Amino acid sequence: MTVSVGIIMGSQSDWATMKEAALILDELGIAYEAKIVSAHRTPDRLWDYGRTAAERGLKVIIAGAGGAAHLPGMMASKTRVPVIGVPVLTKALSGVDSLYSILQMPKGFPVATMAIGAPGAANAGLMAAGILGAFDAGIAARLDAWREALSASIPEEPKDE
Ligand code: RP5
Repeated sequence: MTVSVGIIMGSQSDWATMKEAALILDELGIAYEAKIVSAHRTPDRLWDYGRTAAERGLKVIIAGAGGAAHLPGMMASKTRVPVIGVPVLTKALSGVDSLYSILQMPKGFPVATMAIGAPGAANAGLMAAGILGAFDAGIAARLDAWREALSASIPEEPKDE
């Protein structure tokens, strides 16, 4: 299966969050790779990844980072492949630092920014599936089924817990 999604993150410590995106892609049968690529600690790795992303066949990049979260924006500056940004929850500022770092891109280099933390990572996987599904009927059908199953799992009435 061709790898069409790249999941990148600034640190090993981000994997617990970014794994949520990977789990969604697993459920939907979408091939991905997962790499540690840090804007600050491994800038040459970041540059090489962005320079070769399109020619390697990546269609979407999911990039997660926390704190001074420059990875998604720097990646968007280096490749035309759409970048979905995931702000990782931080202890000091509850991920608001990550969110603002990723969200406020200048005109010309967009990053599709998700919610802070694990829900944002899961939604990044679903967003990637939606993008790929526009060109792949199989992915579109599996995403539709996933969404229908989620809706069907929601009870109509609350109960005491
Ligand atoms: C960022 O710094 C990473 O994305 C991570 O969220 C944060 C902390 O990294 P570690 O100190 O845990 O490696 O670059």
